[in-house]
Amino acid sequence: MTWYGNCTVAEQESLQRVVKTAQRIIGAPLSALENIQSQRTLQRAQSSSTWCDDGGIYQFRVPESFKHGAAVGRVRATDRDIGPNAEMFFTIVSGDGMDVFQISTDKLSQEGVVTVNKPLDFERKQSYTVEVQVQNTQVDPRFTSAGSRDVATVRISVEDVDEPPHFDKTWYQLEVKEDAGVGAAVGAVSAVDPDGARSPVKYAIDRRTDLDRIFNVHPGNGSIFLLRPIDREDRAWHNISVIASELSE
Ligand SMILES: [Ca+2]
Ligand SMILES: [Ca+2]
Ligand SMILES: [Ca+2]
Repeated sequence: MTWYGNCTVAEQESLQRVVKTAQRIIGAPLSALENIQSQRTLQRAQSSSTWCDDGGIYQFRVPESFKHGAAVGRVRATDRDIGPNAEMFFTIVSGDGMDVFQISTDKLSQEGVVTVNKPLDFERKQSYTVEVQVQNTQVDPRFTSAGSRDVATVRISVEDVDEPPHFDKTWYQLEVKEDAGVGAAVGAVSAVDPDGARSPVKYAIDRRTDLDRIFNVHPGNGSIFLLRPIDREDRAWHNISVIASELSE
C-alpha cells in the first residue's frame, strides 16, 4: 500500500559546497563561480520538473475506515547533503485533500508521513489530490529561490469498506399509553446500510435490555410493539436497545 519514490531536493547546499571548494582550489573569483552556479541552477530548475522517479506523482490507497492519525503513506525526498543540511520538513500546500490529510516529518528517516485528518467516506468522495512541499529546515537565504524546496503531487484513492448499518438517530424517545394492548405499536426505528449496495437491514431487540420481553421489533421495518401489558405505576420508563444488522446475500 505504501509507495516509496525517490525524489531530489535541495541540492543547492551541496552545489554551494562544490562552489566553495572550487573557489578554494582554483582561486577563482566568486562572481564567476556564482555565474556557473546560476547556470547550473537554471539547468536543474529546467530538469527538476520531475520531482519523483514516478513522474513526480505518488499514489496512495486508504480504506475509508481509517481514522484520524492513521498513516496513509510516506513520501521521500533525497538530499545529497548529510547532517543538519539534509534535514527537511514536509507540508501540504494545496489540493482538495488539504484539510482531509496531514503530513508530518519522520525525524529519523526524513520521510514525510501522510496521515488521515478528517473522516473519509468512499460513498461521498473517492479520491483526493494534495501538493506536498519539502524543504530543508536550514536554508541559506542566498539559495532560497531554487533548490531548497520542491513540490510533488500525491493522489490518494479512498477504498470502499463494508460498513455496518447506521440508525438515523443515536436514541429515540417513544411514548405509549399504559392501556395500549398487546400488539400495539409504540413507534419505529430506522437504520440504513451506508454502502452503495444498500443491503437490507434486519432489526432485533437486544434481549439483555428487555429481560421481561415486554417489547418486540418487526425485523423488516423496525416497528416496535408491545409483547406484554405495561403498567405506568409499576414502571414509567423502559430503556431498550435495538440491534440493526445487515442481511448479506
Ligand atoms: Ca462510507
Ligand atoms: Ca462503504
Ligand atoms: Ca454495509
